[in-house]
Amino acid sequence: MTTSPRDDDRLRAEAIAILRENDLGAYTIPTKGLYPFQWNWDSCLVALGLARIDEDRAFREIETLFAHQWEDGFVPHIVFHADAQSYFPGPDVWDTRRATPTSGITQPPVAGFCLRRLYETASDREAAAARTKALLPRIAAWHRWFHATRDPEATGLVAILHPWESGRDNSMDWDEALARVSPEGVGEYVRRDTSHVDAAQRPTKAEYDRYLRLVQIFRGLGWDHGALHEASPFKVVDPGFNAILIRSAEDLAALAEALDEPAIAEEAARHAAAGRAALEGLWHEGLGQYACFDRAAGALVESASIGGLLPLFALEPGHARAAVLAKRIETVCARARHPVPSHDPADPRFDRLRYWRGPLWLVANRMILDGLARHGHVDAATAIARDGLALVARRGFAEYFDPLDGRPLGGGRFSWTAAMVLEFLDLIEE
Ligand code: 9WN
Repeated sequence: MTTSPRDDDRLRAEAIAILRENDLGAYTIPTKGLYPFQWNWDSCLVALGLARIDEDRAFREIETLFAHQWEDGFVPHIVFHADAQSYFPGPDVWDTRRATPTSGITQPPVAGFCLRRLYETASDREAAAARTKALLPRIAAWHRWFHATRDPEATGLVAILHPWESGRDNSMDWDEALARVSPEGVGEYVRRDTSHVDAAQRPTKAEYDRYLRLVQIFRGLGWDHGALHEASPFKVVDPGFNAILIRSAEDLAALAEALDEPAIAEEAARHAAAGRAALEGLWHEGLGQYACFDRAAGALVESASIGGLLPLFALEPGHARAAVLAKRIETVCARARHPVPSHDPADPRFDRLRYWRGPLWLVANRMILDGLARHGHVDAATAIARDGLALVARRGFAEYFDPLDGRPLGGGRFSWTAAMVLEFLDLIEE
């Protein structure tokens, strides 16, 4: 599918309008109603779109997020800047006791990757250098936090302790590990998400019970991050999450090198190298891609999700697995009409509507196409960007889409979809 120059102009104008609508001054909400607060990886990816409109505002988006970093280096997945009743679980459920309430779990660390892109494409070089330099120690502290608290045995790879941390909430990747979390004692609660979006497009009640149970366990430990890894019944090493951390470490190292911060550059390069070496252990020969490792069970997970394709974004150019993974992406995409389904359609559990169990997401596509381009598959990368643009031109700025027929799913007028449209319009010209 392609778009005409007129479509492109309309898309650009609409994307800008959506980002303005969801802009609350110093941060952007993902969409009205369904997600009324600041989300971690949404903000970093949204900053890529904001950079096309207002560079100062783009940096501020990331600065606001990091203004709520905890003293131990942790950066929360939600910052509850202002009251809103339209989302559950709100600040009282998390009970993290921060001056501005936050959640107590984190999200995929895309900040390093996004900041490098902001820095390298900025037209005001001086301002970009100063603001980037100020963020470097904060991102370095977050990465250090990951290695200290989520990789206590120094394997090189970090675990997520909650499906929400992955950003791919209800992926098949977590089914078995989550089934081992007993929902007992979770109590009554009222979900708000299913009042905004058709329940068939959202996680199930059985999943929500366990999501909340994990929050209760961690809250019971006073959000002492040093204690959570040991105590959590759910610990999964996600190749997608680790690929994002590795790529952000590589980008952090490059920025630190350019901005004369040798200690940060050295540490980040060390993290990236350790992660890359360990990633090899997540290769699943049977699936022909990377797979999650269930650290609590001590086994690889039989699940062909997009998380196992994301390492292309982090592998060094020339890596032997890169060509195999690019081929695997082609195979998975050939099973759908629109790239890239969040789960392999050949898996009987594939669900074209249900959130991260099949639908396509433009933010994941952003990383996949970056990986393809990085390894020389520029045409395949451009095709993914073009399809995303055509999809939005025809079906609107949805949160996610049915990969079989392009149906718009989840929330509407979505910030990161708008940001990715601005990114894709630029990338096809670069
Ligand atoms: C929980 C905001 C977030 C994204 C996630 C996406 C969804 C939240 C939810 O929305 O998760 O964090 O309540 O469903 O899965 O990737 O950051 O857009």
